[in-house]
Order: sequence, then structure tokens, then C-alpha cells
Amino acid sequence: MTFNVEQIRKDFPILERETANGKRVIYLDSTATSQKPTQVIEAMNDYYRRSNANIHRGVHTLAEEATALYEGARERIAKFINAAAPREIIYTRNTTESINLVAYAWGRANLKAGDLVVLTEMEHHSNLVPWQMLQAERGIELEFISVTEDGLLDLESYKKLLERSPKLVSFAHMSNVLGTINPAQEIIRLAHEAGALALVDGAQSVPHLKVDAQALDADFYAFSAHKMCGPTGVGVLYGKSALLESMPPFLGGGDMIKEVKLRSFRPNSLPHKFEAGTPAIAEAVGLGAAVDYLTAVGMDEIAAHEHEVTAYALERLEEIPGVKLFGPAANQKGGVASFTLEGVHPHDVAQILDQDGIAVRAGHHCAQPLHEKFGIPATSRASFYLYSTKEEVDLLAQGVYKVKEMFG
Ligand code: 7TS
Repeated sequence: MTFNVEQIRKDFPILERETANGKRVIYLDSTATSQKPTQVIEAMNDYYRRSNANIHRGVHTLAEEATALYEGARERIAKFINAAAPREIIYTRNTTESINLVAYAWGRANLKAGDLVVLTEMEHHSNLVPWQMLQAERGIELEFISVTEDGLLDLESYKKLLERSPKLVSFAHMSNVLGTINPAQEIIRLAHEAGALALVDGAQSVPHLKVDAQALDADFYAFSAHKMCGPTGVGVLYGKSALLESMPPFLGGGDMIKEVKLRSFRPNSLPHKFEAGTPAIAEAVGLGAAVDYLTAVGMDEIAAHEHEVTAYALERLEEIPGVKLFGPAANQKGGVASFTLEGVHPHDVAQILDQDGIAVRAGHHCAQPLHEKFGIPATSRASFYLYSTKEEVDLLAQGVYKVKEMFG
């Protein structure tokens, strides 16, 4: 299938709607959450209309069908990121819960006072706070790979930290503010050479790039359905099976057990050991449909399209006097353009753009330390996905000019 953005846009009904003042929605906030194609909406609708039942608990037709749909989605997700087996795919609520699962189940079993965990200065709060909580509880140490002025990871600072033999290196594959695509394979290889495990926050990479968990050799890889054309409420933790086997469970309850006595339990096998309670079944089905959709369009085609739109956006924004862009050049980043406009607060930029139907985000984007590093409280951020167009970028640029005029 050749990539045709106009054809793709027809799959996303929301892109046709208008705002209250009659403007067509120009959705430039896919980094926060993506829009959903009809294929995903219908898969979830069909599930509720035809197959809804609780999973793994019944022999009746609907229970068997629901279980098959839920587990079938897991198989396709495993293929999508090239996991070695479906049992390496743990359903969670989102990236945040996936990282917390590692911090609680692996971290509390394996880390003690003085052990070092290496993070980076460009992390989302989801990959900072769980480790800060463990630090408060256990006395582990945290260090951070520094970010250069260009918005890249300083690998020399990383190599120095590795001399201190960390137990874990945890980093974002792609930054949600700078758009930087980090050299994940190299970071993981260096971590392993130093005897550390590697956890990758893939919230922004899995939706936009072809990810191969085995080629990367990641020990853990976390992502969210809602940023990759799927629904909210479901995410994934990929983990190497030997590692997941060695870990104690995270939450306790139904489904995660093999046997329960009044005073003891035996945990279930993978992946169920980490899926306590009735899961988000329709949402898992929706994620399966999202994976099918992205696969049919082609991840390489999506990445190429986004690259073209992003390069154009950086060019158009850069030529506006007073605009300062953050992050590396287009060839080192995904579909994100974070910027400030001299003399105008980012929230005002976003609010004025909204009057023309243009949806961008303003704030610290859950990466407060990164903004602090750059000496700013906030940025405005436009972000792009497979349905974004250069025409939308033109409207964004026009909108920013308009903001400039209004603020003199
Ligand atoms: N990690 C990164 C790199 C992210 O961009 C996000 C969400 C998360 C983790 C957390 O994902 P969640 O699904 O668990 O919430 N990023 C953003 C954003 O940039 N704007 O809104 C959410």
C-alpha cells in the first residue's frame, strides 16, 4: 500500500469535526494522545456487541471468544515489537504503570541502599518519580545522563556513570519534548557491558518507529496503547521471559494465581502472573486492532511521512522571528516541535491558536526537570502523526504569526 495521507485521514472521523466557533480541528497534539481510526473504534464496538464476557474463567461460548480475542491481541502485539513470545507481553494500564511495575516488582526484589539507577535529564515524570519513590524507601542512588544544548544525550557523561556499575539504566527511546530519538541499541549494549539491565520508556517510540525488542536487546520495554491509535486504559510492559519469571508478582488478586490457600498462594505462569484482576479486555482488543492498522499502513512509511512533516514544520517555525525551537535537527528527531515565542507565554500561544481550531499543548509536558535545564518554565508543543499534513503546518505557522501580531 502506498502512503496516502488524505486516504488515511478518512479513517479518523474526529478529524472531520469542527470546534465551537466553526473551525476545522487541526490536531497537533498526538504526543499527548493519538486519534483513533474507525478500525479500532469498531473492533471495540464489535467486542461489546458480540463477545463481551470475562476472560479465563468460563467454558461458555462468549467467555471463550473474549479470551481468544484478548490473547489474540497479545500475540499480534508480540509480533509487532518482535518479542520472542506472547508471554513476554504484560498488559498494564499505560507506560506509567509498566514502569511502576518494574520499580515495584523488580526494583524492590533486587535493589538495596547504595545501588545505582541511571536515568536521563530528558525523562518524562513517569520515569523519574517511581525511582524517586524507591530512593526514599530504599536509599538507592539516582544519577542522570546529561542532555546537551542541542537536546541530545551526552554519551560521555553516560560512560562515566557506567564506571560506577549501575544496576539499571532506564531511559526514553524518544523524548516527548525534544523529539530526540536516542541511540537505544548503543545505550543498552553499554549498560549490559557494565552489568546493568536496561528499561526503555517506549511511550513515544512504539507509535512512530519500527521497534524490535530482541534486536535492541532491551530487558524491559514500556508503552501505551493510546498514543498508537489505540484506546486509553491499556498499555504494555515487555520483559525478557527469564527476567519476568524471576520477579515476584506486582499486584495480588484474581487471575495472577495458580492456587490460593488461606495463608499462602502460588503465582500463575507468565504473562498472567502480572495481570491481577479483570483486565481492560475491550481495550486490549482495541490495541490489537491498532497494531493491525499500523502494520497495514507500514511503520517505515509512517516514520517517513512524519519525518517529512516535521522537517517542514521546523523550517516554517524557524523562519518566524522570536521563535526558539528546542531539540535536535529533523534527522535526529521524531514528530515533535517544541518552541517558545519571545515575549508571549506558551499558554497564550496555545489559547490563541485554539481560536483557529489548532490544538497544541503548552506547559512542561510532564518533563519539568528538562525545562528547568533549559531555563524555561514551559514550551508550546506541536506534534505530528500519520494523519498530519503540511497544510496543517502552514496553518500553524500562520497562527503563530497572528499571535505575534496580537502581542505586538
Ligand atoms: N513516557 C513518555 C516519554 C511520555 O511521553 C509519556 C506521556 C509517558 C511516559 C506516560 O505515558 P502514559 O500513557 O502512562 O500517561 N506523554 C505525554 C505528553 O507528552 N503529553 O501528555 C502525555
